[in-house]
Amino acid sequence: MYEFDPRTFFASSDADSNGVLDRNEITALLLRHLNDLDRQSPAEDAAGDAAAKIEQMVEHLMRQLDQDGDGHVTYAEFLDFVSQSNLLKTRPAQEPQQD
Ligand SMILES: [Ca+2]
Ligand SMILES: [Ca+2]
Repeated sequence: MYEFDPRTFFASSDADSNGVLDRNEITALLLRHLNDLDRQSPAEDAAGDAAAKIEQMVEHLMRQLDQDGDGHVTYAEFLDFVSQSNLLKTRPAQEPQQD
């Protein structure tokens, strides 16, 4: 099953490999994510409507991710966000907890 690895995720989202995620890369990341969701629940919204919604989501994400507001999300900022938002725990927790 899919296991969330922040380092791999960050690297694969960093399209130009400059070590930080900019707004475009966040947008691309979000779009990929939304495409995955689309497959499960086909949304037939007007394209313009969806674009505006995505713009809002990127804005929201950037505000949470980019802690120092320089327009770039460093790996440290990303990792901070990930650990706060419990993304690391979203995989099915079925590891044996007792011996
Ligand atoms: Ca980049
Ligand atoms: Ca930053």
